[in-house]
Amino acid sequence: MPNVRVVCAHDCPDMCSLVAEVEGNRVLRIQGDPDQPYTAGYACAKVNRDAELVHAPDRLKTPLRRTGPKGSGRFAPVTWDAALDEIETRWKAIIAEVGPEALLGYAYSAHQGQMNRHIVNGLFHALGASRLQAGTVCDTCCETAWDMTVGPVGCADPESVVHSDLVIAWGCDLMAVNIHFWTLLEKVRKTGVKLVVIDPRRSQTAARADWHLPIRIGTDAALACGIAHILLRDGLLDRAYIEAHTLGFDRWAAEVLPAFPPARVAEITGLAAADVERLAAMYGASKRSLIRLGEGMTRLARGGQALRAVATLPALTGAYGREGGGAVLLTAGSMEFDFSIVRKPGAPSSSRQVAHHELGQALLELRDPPLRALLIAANNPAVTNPDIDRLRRGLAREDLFTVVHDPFLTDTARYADIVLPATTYLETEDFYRAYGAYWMQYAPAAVPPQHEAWSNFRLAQELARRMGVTAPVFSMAPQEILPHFFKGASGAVAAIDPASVLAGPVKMPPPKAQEFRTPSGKLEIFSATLEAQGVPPMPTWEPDAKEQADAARWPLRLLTAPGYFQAHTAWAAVPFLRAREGAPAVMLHPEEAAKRGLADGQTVRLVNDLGSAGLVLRISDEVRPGVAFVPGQRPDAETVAGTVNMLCDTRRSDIGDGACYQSTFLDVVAWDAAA
Ligand SMILES: Nc1nc2c(c(=O)[nH]1)N[C@H]1C(S)=C(S)[C@@H](COP(=O)(O)OP(=O)(O)OC[C@H]3O[C@@H](n4cnc5c(=O)[nH]c(N)nc54)[C@H](O)[C@@H]3O)O[C@H]1N2
Ligand SMILES: Nc1nc2c(c(=O)[nH]1)N[C@H]1C(S)=C(S)[C@@H](COP(=O)(O)OP(=O)(O)OC[C@H]3O[C@@H](n4cnc5c(=O)[nH]c(N)nc54)[C@H](O)[C@@H]3O)O[C@H]1N2
Ligand code: SF4
Ligand SMILES: [Mo]
Repeated sequence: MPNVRVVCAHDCPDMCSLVAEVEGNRVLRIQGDPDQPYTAGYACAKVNRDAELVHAPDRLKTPLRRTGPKGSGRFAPVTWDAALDEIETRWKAIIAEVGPEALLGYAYSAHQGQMNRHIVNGLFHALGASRLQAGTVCDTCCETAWDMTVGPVGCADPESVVHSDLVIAWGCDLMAVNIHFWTLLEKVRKTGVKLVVIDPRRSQTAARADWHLPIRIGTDAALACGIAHILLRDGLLDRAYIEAHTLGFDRWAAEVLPAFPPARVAEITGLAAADVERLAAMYGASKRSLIRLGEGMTRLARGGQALRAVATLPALTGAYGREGGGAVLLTAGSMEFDFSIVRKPGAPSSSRQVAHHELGQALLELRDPPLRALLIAANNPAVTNPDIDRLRRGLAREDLFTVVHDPFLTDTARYADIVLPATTYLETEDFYRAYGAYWMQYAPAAVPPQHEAWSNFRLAQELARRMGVTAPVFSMAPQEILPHFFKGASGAVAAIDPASVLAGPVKMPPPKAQEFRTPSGKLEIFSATLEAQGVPPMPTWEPDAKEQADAARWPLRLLTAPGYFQAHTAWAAVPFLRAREGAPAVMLHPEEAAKRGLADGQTVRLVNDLGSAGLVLRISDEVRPGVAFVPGQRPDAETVAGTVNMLCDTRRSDIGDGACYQSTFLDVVAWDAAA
């Protein structure tokens, strides 16, 4: 049986190299590639089941055309030619009537190959359509906050953890989202290196840590400022490093840090003052401490401040300057490829932007011109976006022409006029570079497209041809595009021969010390850019007025986090993984359940001013009182009713316009008591 060397294209920082065991048109088995050291020969529990995902019986087999009301899921099969003819005719008519800005291309990250991920939005760029500000549901808050502090540059190499003397998983559940980092960390811990986890819940990572600090949601900036306060008070700072590599420390020390003595930090964070002291002492005593920053703590109203405050700490001890020290967040900024050929092909694009998480508003409220046509690919916003009721009202507009491209008939696809069957990554060819490691690789398809599925790449090229878009990328083969990524590259990747990535995994030489690419060339504790935007220019914690008002009305705060056996809805079609993840649930502390007379396993209603959803109750002291924890986002067919995101609004985070899922307040009541 031939083995095909491929790359995992799921949205995950590890970006494993894989070996697909294939027979004819079928994938029999997926395994981690033993020749890629970070993958180290194993895939995660989800991808071990990807043969079942590719060959799931409910894969879409043909294009579909709507026959019932939007949302009803009633469709009839049509040919690709008929579907594409209709799309071409409708788009051309809309462009002729009101111009290309009435079109929105809304493609996201479910395929992490650089071509398949970006070419669909590239087509809309070339058409001059309205532009998606992609990723505001995910990482734009943490990424922008990092850029404002460290600069648009990658972080420490996760594999450098072998040199660390202390590791802090700060708001990151490594067991769920970074399993290969976890494996390396386990080796390091055998040598006595300690793992501290700062997370509102006792995640699987927290349960295995040397020390878990169950911080109150949204208070990380206060804890980080408190640590800085103690480092300053106790003379634990690396003064020479601060002098050489940071901007604004003295002002921060004079104007902000005095407000964060341990007693106040304890009050804000819900941690003991003695624990804040102990953490600061540990951090101050370490030379090569590594913080694995999570994104979860940035998906709330003041998430940007949290990230800035925590990302400042490794500068205070000089850890940023030492191998094994610093912070791990996103590596991509240091892998300076030139992806413009797929991302920005051809004509200058429109400047009209739609934030990813504000699709509902855009569909209902945009004028001059209103959105008339929408293409959604590799994304299931009808479940994963916030403010789902409004979004679904937008998708239900009779005068909106919606195309959805996906391997499955998702909750989003149910609102489409035309549904197009997509391949999975194992049926595509592409170039990959990780966003959480320094590896890259080219991968062929393991098997041909299943049924009548088309890749994102093929779809974008065919639509471009039909729409008269002539940019070269739309008629090039993937292997012809590849050299362009390297030709315009800068930094360390510019020295890599594109031919080498065709042969197998290649690692870019990772940075040995943190580089700063801010306007000052230093870590900007003080950011003039933020000051000009009216954002506090130095990291600080302040209560948020809207959160306070909502907290006064609703007794619980929502905590959301990645599922262990599901990532958003990407593996919803695999029964084994659905069963392992369990029924879609909300978790309450025993005290909160008792207060409401609720029992484990009963169906409950999550409710607030915006909406409600039905889930199963799990009672556990994994979470603190005052918290309603909902792991993952699950499709309608799996929940009692709706999705948790019916309760989340579309406000924007302080930095980077990110979604604020965790600035949601609610109550949980017995299922039949409300309605
Ligand atoms: N409450 C709450 N909501 C959240 C979050 C949270 O923390 N809490 N997290 C947010 C985050 S970080 C993210 S990134 C988003 C993720 O949200 P989504 O991007 O909506 O993620 P998925 O549900 O995995 O949907 C991906 C879809 O792409 C399809 N797909 C897979 N491969 C391909 C392909 O090659 N081509 C095409 N065309 N389709 C493909 C899959 O079948 C699936 O339907 O959710 C956000 N939503
Ligand atoms: N298994 C699995 N893997 C995934 C995903 C998945 O859903 N499931 N999603 C993929 C995607 S799209 C992304 S973006 C990445 C990253 O996925 P992210 O959603 O960014 O995951 P984490 O970085 O682990 O952040 C979540 C952790 O932060 C904690 N947290 C929440 N609020 C706070 C807070 O206020 N303070 C602190 N200190 N902690 C907080 C949560 O309890 C949780 O343990 O993972 C990818 N990989
Ligand atoms: S750990 Fe991440 S990159 Fe590796 S196989 Fe699983 S989803 Fe893919
Ligand atoms: Mo994400």
